[in-house]
Amino acid sequence: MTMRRDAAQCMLCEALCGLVVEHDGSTPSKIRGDPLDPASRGHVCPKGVALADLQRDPDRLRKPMRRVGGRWEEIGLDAAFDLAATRLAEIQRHHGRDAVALYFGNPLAHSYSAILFYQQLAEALATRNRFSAASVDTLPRFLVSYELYGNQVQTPIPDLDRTDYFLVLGANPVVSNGSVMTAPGVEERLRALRRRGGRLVVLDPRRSETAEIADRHHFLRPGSDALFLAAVLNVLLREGLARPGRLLDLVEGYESLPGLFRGYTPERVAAATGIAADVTVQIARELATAPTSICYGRMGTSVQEFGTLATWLTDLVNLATGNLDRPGGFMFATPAVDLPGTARLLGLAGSFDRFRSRVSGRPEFAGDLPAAVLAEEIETPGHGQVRALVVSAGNPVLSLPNGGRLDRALAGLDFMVSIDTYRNETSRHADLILPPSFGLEHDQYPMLYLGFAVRNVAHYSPAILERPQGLLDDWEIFLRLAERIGRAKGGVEAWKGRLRGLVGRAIGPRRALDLLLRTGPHRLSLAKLEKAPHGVDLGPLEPRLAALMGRRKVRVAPPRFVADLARLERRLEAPAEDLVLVGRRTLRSNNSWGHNVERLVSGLDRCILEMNPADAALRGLVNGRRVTVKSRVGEIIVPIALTDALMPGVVSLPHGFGHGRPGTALRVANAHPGASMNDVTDDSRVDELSANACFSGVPVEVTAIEDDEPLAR
Ligand SMILES: Nc1nc2c(c(=O)[nH]1)N[C@H]1C(S)=C(S)[C@@H](COP(=O)(O)OP(=O)(O)OC[C@H]3O[C@@H](n4cnc5c(=O)[nH]c(N)nc54)[C@H](O)[C@@H]3O)O[C@H]1N2
Ligand SMILES: Nc1nc2c(c(=O)[nH]1)N[C@H]1C(S)=C(S)[C@@H](COP(=O)(O)OP(=O)(O)OC[C@H]3O[C@@H](n4cnc5c(=O)[nH]c(N)nc54)[C@H](O)[C@@H]3O)O[C@H]1N2
Ligand code: SF4
Ligand SMILES: [Mo]
Repeated sequence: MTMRRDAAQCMLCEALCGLVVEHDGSTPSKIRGDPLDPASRGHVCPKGVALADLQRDPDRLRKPMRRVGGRWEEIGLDAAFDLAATRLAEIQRHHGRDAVALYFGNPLAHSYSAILFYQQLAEALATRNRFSAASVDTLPRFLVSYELYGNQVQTPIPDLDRTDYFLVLGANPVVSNGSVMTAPGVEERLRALRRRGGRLVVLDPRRSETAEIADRHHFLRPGSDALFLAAVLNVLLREGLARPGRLLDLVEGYESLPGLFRGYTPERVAAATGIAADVTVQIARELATAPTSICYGRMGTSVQEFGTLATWLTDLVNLATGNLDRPGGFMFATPAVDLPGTARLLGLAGSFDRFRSRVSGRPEFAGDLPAAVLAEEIETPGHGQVRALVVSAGNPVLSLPNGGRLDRALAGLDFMVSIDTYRNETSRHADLILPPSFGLEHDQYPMLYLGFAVRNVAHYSPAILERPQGLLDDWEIFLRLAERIGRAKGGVEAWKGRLRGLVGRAIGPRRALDLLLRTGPHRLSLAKLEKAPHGVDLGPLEPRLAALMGRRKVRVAPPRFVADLARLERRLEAPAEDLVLVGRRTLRSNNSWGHNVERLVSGLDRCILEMNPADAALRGLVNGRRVTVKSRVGEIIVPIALTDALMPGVVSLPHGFGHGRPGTALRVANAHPGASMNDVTDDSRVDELSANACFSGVPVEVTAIEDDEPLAR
């Protein structure tokens, strides 16, 4: 076959790098960065290159599989849909709608067609037990956006390329390539910031790879960001450095801030944060006096006890310094598809606490319950108990807190479907696995992440590889499943299902996207984007808060957030734990599913616990040996590396490992299993306000394994 070369874009992380793919129509032979992509300008990371291997991975499922006892056998597509629909409808008939749960995993957030059509499946099942990876990730960000700006996806983005001062709390973009900040080649952008005389300051309990290229790094105790930011606000307000200027006309409740933060002096929070009072004062002054500045937080400020407060306070700091919605500050993108408008159209603009989870009473957000309660909802008998589960593009056994508990709970389900490319730690429990087309086999328009881009861009990539015979795209699977579930339920539901199918197929994702582009702020169309395979630059971010808000005001001090300050106050009195665990990412990992290709796992073991030498000395631990990490919920064994990059009292471990479980079909990953961090994270620890998972600051004990040999590697 002749070789072809096509432009595409990477869907593995939020950076959305442009790719040049050499392929023969069905198999890619080589992938490199696309120098003509206006946003990524040739940047690519090892994962983007390895997409070729993922695409042709022999372990990838290419036929629907059914589990019969302990054996897996192929099943035809039609029979698979029938089986799924009949069993799900039957379980809902006998046990009520909520007996079926749904889980929506991270990769789907990259797919516009999956986002647009998932709603069909959700409506066909109409269960309250809807979960997604958002509640182990960005839920506080979405909740803050909803409460302040009235829409969960109306989210400020760092105007990275024009800022003079970038304060980063709990994010490691040099490794993660950026999150809720689409900025391909972010390391180069950070270096450029410093070259033009700007400053990069990082607050993190680990001297991260981002901290290594920063002007300054300060250790901050896990979970104390809200206290630190409250003290920054305290300084800004008390020293007359708060100058929101024109923003005052757009907000309500600003006058309440001095009273709320009067008590949080830098001196008072210093012991809890680990940041000396004069450093806090200095950072506050720098944020206020730099020509432009940004205060930005991500995973570290989100997946912790005060995730919502910390995220809220980052917005307040940017508001107080006048940098919200200003060039060089924290701005709202103008993507080609109007995200807030589309979210409203899909009924996904946000809602909070309309109902609660059955067992521990955790609040709904935007129709989803927090994923930390999934296991208890499966385990706890009674009306509404979850007896069946549909997982789409997720691996909750490795990605949810106390994944070990979920692993055991899944074995007790009456029925489970996984829509996934692999038989992994989660889908091994399924009765049926429906594999979708993958990656370059379907078109891409990363609608959500383009709304988080540091410069406005639009990029549509058609499918460039033929999809393996018989495989459907995720959106088609959702639609077909929705239709069949309707049919299996009968009566009105059957008619609704047919209508859904007819309308859904008639419109289809491409036509829907075209419409969204045409009605969007740049009046583009799919045809225009198809003529620009490398993507279209739509210019720098522009102030638009006034236009976005219309007649509404930004609610600076939502009552629920204010009320949660009482909990923060108690944190000041709480005794410090001896040792707490935090997470990190490694360059060649991709949550739980980057480990099945040789080029991403070869070389040194990466599932290693990092610890400060002083903590090791106290416990008699030796570099390179294996140790036991024990928490309230479980224990794991991992090798230890001693490094002063870790703050004393804190240990760090990457997540997404813990392969090698029976019944999985992951040859490469299983040969490099590592241990799952989430076998020790605790599902009872959540941000009490949003119920987002709390991976940071888990109290642990680390002990030596007697007579352990040093590791050969
Ligand atoms: N290579 C790679 N890239 C990825 C991914 C991957 O798995 N691998 N995953 C992607 C996904 S899904 C996401 S959401 C993004 C996330 O991207 P980022 O938000 O950049 O997340 P992390 O790299 O986990 O960095 C979190 C940092 O927070 C620090 N931290 C932990 N607890 C606290 C705390 O309480 N306070 C503060 N201030 N810091 C704390 C950690 O030490 C770590 O340095 O990355 C994406 N990119
Ligand atoms: N301890 C700890 N836990 C964490 C985190 C942490 O920092 N620390 N990070 C959290 C974060 S930020 C996230 S986003 C979550 C991720 O959590 P999840 O979304 O639950 O899990 P992933 O590891 O992303 O697994 C994605 C699954 O989708 C499959 N897949 C890949 N592409 C496709 C596709 O196109 N279609 C379909 N149908 N399937 C596909 C993969 O095979 C894999 O099984 O993990 C969270 N868990
Ligand atoms: S940085 Fe992200 S988008 Fe770019 S090549 Fe790597 S994984 Fe893909
Ligand atoms: Mo994530």
